[in-house]
Amino acid sequence: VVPPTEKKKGSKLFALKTDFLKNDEDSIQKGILDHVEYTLARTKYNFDSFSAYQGSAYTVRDRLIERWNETQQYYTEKDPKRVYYLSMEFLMGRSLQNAIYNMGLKDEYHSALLELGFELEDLYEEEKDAALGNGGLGRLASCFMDSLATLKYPAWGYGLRYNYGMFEQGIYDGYQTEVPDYWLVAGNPWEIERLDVQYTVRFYGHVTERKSSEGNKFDWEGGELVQAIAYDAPIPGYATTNTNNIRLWSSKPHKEFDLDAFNGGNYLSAVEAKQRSENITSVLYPNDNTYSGKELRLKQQYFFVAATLCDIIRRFKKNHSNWADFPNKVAIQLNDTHPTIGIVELFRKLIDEEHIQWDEAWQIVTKTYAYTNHTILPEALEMWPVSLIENLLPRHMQLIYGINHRFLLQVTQKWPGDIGKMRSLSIIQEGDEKKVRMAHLAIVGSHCVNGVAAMHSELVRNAVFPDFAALWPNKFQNKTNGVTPRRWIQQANPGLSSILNKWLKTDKWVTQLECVKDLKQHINNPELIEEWKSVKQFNKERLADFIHKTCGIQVNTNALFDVHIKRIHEYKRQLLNILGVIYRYLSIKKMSPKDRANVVSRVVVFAGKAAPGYVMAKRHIKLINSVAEVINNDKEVDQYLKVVFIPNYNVSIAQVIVPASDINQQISTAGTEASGTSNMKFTMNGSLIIGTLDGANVEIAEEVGQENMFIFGLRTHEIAGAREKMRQKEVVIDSRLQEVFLNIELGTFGPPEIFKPILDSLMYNDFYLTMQDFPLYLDAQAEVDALWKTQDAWIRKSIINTSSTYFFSSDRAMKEYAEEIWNIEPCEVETSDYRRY
Ligand code: F58
Repeated sequence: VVPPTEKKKGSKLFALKTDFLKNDEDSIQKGILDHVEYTLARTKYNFDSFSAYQGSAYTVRDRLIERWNETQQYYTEKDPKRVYYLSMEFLMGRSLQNAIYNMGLKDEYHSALLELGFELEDLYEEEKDAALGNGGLGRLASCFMDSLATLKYPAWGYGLRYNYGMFEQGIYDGYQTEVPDYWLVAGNPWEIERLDVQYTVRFYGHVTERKSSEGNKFDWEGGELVQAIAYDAPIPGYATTNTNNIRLWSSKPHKEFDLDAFNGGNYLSAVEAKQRSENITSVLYPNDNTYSGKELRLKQQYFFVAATLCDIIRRFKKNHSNWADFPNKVAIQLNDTHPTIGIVELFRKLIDEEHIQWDEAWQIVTKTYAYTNHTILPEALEMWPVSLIENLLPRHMQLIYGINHRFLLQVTQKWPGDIGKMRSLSIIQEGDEKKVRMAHLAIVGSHCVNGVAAMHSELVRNAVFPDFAALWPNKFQNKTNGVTPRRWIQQANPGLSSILNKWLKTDKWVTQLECVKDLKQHINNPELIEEWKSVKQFNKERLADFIHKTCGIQVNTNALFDVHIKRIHEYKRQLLNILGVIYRYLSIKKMSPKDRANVVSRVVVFAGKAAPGYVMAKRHIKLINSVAEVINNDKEVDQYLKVVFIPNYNVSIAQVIVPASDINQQISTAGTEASGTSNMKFTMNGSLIIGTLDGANVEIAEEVGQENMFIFGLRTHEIAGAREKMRQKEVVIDSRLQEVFLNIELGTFGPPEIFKPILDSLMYNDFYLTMQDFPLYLDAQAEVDALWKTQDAWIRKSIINTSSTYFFSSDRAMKEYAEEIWNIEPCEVETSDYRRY
C-alpha cells in the first residue's frame, strides 16, 4: 500500500502516518488503560472485569481498524472483482477471542492482562453474543465471512443492524419464555458507526409515466423516505493483514420534515411518524424455516437491498463508467430469497436512473446475481402478495410483471402451448390472491442457483424446481456447506488444537484442514488415545460446570454425553429423541440390580429455541423439560441417566457444548434438513453422529465411513411410501413406543392433557414419521451403548471423525464459490508482517 503522504517522505507527518500500533505487552497495556480512562471515562486505577473486557476490545478494535483501512485502500488501488454476500442474518457470536486469535496476539494479550490482574479467558465471558440470526443460515454467513477474509478474497458482507437480536430464551415451569434481546445496551465495541455513509430509501408513493425521445420514462415519486446509516464490523482473516467488512444498515428518520404537519400544529404526530422509520431495523424475525408474510419484513428486505445497492454502485462508479463492466467487477450472492427484491432494485436503477435498455440491463443483472437455496420445506418458501408489493414498491411490481412476461415467452419457446408449464414456472402464482414467488424471481434473475449439500441440491433440481432445471440445466450447482475450523476447533477446543499441533507437527491445519488426514497414521498409538481421552474429559468437565451453573444439575462426567442442539422444529425430531429417552428410563426402572450394572450411563443434553409462534415446538420443549424433571429427581436412575435442557442456546454456548459431546443427534426426517452445519462442527471435534441419511450427513458418511457413525432410519426415497402407509393406517406401532405413550397418557411426566396434542399429531398423520423411525432409532442407540463399552475402539472412531473433516471446512466451500460461481481471485494485502511487532 502506498501511503498517501509518500511525497512528504522523511517528514514527521509521514512517520506518524505510517506508524502502526505496537503489539508488545507494554503497548497493549497502555492501550487498555487509555481506553478505560478516555473511552470509558473510568479511573484506570480500579476497574472491573467488564471494563477490562471493554478496554481490551477497544484496543483490538484499534488494530482491526488499521488493518481494515490498509485492506480497503489496497482493494481500491488494485480494483479486483469483489463479491458481496447479502444476508438478512449474521449470527456472529462473540468477537474478542476470534479477533485476538486471528491476529495472532493471544500470548501478548494473555500476559498483558495478567499483569493488570485479569485472565484473558475470563474476559471472553464478559462479552455478549451478537445474535443477529436465527440458526444455521445466519451462522453459515458468519463462517463464510471468516473464510473469505482468511483466504484473502475481496469480499463484503451486507446485512441489517437489528436493535433486538434473537430473543433470550428462559425456561419456567418447563415452558419457553421469550425476553427481547436489546444487545446494544452496554455499547458495541465491534462496530464503527459511519455517519458519513447514508442513503435515502423510498417506500410507497406512485409511478408516473412521461414521454421521452428514447421511449417512455417512469418516475417513482412521493411516499415515505427513510435514512439508512452504515455500521461496519471488521472481519479479520487468520494470519493475514486482510480484513474484510460486514456493513449493517440501521434505519433512521429522513431529514426532510413535514412542514405542513408542523405548521398545522401537529408537531407531536409529525415526530411520531418520524419515529416509525426507526422500526424497520428494530427486530430480527425469530422464525427459522417458516415464512412470515408481514409487511414490516418486506420493508426490511427492501430497505436492506436498496441501501446496499446504492453503496455497491457508488463504489463501482469510483473507478468505472461503463456499465457493461459491472458484472466483471461485482458478484452478488443472495443468502436465500430474503434479499431477492434486490434483483428488481438493480434492474430498476439501470433502467430508470441509468437509462440502459431493457435487454442490456437484464443481462447485467443476471450476470451479477447468484442465489443460494437453504430449504425445501414448502412453508419456508417466500411468496409475497402482489397487492402488498404493489402498495409498498409500485415501480418494482411493474418491473416484475415485465420480467415475468419476457420470461414466459422463453418458456413458450421451449414448450409451445404448454399452459401447465407456464403456470408452474411463472413468477406470479395465480389464485384468489396473486402472489410473487420469490424463489422463481431469484432463479430467473440469477446466473447460478445452488443448494447447500449434495443431496439437497439434487432435491432442488429434481423435486422442487424440476421445470427450471429442464429449462436451464447449467444454472444449478451444489455447494456443500462448511464451517470455520478457527472458531470451531482452534478457539472452542484448545485441548484438541494442542493434540493436532503436536501430532501433525504443525499448526497449518488451522488454514489447511486437509492436514488433519495425517492423524490417521497414529490411530493405534496408545499415547494419542490417552491424550484424546483426557482432552474429551476436560471438555466434559467444562460443560458439566456450565450445566451446574446454569441449570443447577450435577452430571456424571464419566457418562456418555449425548447431545441434541439446534432450533426446535418438528422436522428435526427432538420428539424422537425424548421418546427414546423415556423408553430408556422405563427400561432402567424395570431392570434388576444385576442388569443395571451393564447400563451405559448417559447425560442427554438438549438446547434450542422454538419460534415464539410455533405452538407445537414449544410443547416439545415442555415435554423434554417435564421428562427431565421426573428423571433427574428419580434416585433409582440417578447414576444412569440425566436429562438437561440448557436454556438460551447461542453461538458461545455451542462452543462449550460441541467439544464435550460423545455423540450428537442429526435425526431429521430424510429429505428435510437441507444440510445441517452443527453435524460438521461435531465431527471436527470427534463426536460421533447418530443420524439419518439426510443433508450433509450423507457426505459426512462418505468421508468418515458409515462404520464410524450410527446411521439409521428411512431413506429419502422411502418417505413418500411411508407417508402413504400412515395414511392407509397400515403402520403397526412398535410395542416399546406404545409403552412410552401409555406412560405419557397415565401422567408419569405430568398432566397428560398438556401432551395430548403431541400424541394426537403422531396418531393423526405423523408427517415427520417419528413412529416408523422409532424402532430403528432404538437399534442405533443400542449400537451406541455397545461401542461405548469398548472405550479404545470408541476413541479410534472419534479420531477418525476428526481426521476426516477436511471437506467440511468453510475454506473449501468459499474456494468453490469463488472459482465456480463468482469468478473472483484472492487479493493479498502486501505487508511485511500482519502481527506488526
Ligand atoms: C438452514 N436454514 C437449513 N433458515 O435448515 C440448514 O439445513 C442449513 O444447514 C442452513 O440453513 C445453512 O445452509 C435456515 O437456517 C432460516 O433460519 C431462515 C431464516 C429466515 C426465515 C426463514 C428461515
